[in-house]
Amino acid sequence: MKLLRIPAVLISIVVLGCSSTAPAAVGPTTQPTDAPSMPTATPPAFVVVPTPVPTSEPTPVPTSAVAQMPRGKLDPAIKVTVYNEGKVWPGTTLLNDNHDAEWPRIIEVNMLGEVVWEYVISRDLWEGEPLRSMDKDVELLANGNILLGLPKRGIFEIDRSGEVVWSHLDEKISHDVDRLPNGNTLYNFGGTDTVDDAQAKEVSPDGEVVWSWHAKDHFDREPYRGIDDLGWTHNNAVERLENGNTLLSPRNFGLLVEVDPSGSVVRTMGEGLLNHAHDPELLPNGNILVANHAKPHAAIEFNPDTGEVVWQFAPTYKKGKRRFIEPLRDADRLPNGNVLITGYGVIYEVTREGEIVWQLVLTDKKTALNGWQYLGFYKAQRVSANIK
Ligand SMILES: [Ca+2]
Ligand SMILES: [Ca+2]
Ligand SMILES: [Ca+2]
Repeated sequence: MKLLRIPAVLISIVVLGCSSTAPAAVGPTTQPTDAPSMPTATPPAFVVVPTPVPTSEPTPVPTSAVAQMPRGKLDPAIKVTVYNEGKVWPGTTLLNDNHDAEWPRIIEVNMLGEVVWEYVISRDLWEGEPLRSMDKDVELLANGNILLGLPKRGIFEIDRSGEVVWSHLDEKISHDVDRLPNGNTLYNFGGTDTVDDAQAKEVSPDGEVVWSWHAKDHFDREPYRGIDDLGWTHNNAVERLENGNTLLSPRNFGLLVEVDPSGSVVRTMGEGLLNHAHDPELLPNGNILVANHAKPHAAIEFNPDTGEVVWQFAPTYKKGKRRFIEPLRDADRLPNGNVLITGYGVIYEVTREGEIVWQLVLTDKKTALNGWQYLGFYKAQRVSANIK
């Protein structure tokens, strides 16, 4: 997901990220997920591969953001356990919190972990009981509303009071919805897709499907034919690129695919590297940032032409805690080069050097782990502080 609010005035110049002098490897140490207090300096605990060429000029960090932070209420179900004020990209974080599967919610938290906005997803949107599935999507729109994708149900735009101001019902939806600059909405289907389904559709504000893409037109052949792992492709992301093409993530195929507006495959990427990839984004330098379910799970930046991994962050965990970290399902590059990474019960902000500078954890492990094991966090979006 992209950042929507850009700081009006950047107050100080603190250059972070994109270092060409990053260490080749750091650690190993254990990385606590429930440290007792914050801010906490957490030792690096991951493998870092340096980026050989700086990608782009990092955007300076507005350090006055903290004083202007919106305030909310602490919530016993979540806690910020790491907060390095001088190194984060400040703002709020918008996420779907599924830990209570009966009452899944969308929350926006500040850097202290205070909930500044909460929306418990109305059961009316499901016409009854909520679907016990984590693959909801949420994004903040330019008009301040929230776009919500509910699997097997549809897309809902709600205002901050929770009123539905627009919707598009479609049972064939999962994982990802994106509002496009032209006002249309691009959405994904792959939760339980069959060979006859469209894996991506674009719908206009008046509900007309104006574009769709069928994997069967290109991949109904060996070695893809007959795959069945929670669907044929289990496509889990759609992204409209600046060149008008669309990036898709057919998870079960172990690759990413870019298609042009006619639907033709322009290129495939990540073969041999990707394992259940989630939420890819194309970076300005042409590389791809994606959450990858290798062993261990990692957020990786790779060169799509060569397959070379140029950066990665693979969180470590104490014995028996893996289930609380993995799977990683989202990795967003922030303007200062940091990366926001969403795991099952923890969200990290890490620097280019691999230092964890912000960490949000689920404290309510009992509720989370009593449910289906994959009902934790799913994706998160950092909303930049609007510095005056
Ligand atoms: Ca989305
Ligand atoms: Ca997307
Ligand atoms: Ca993302």
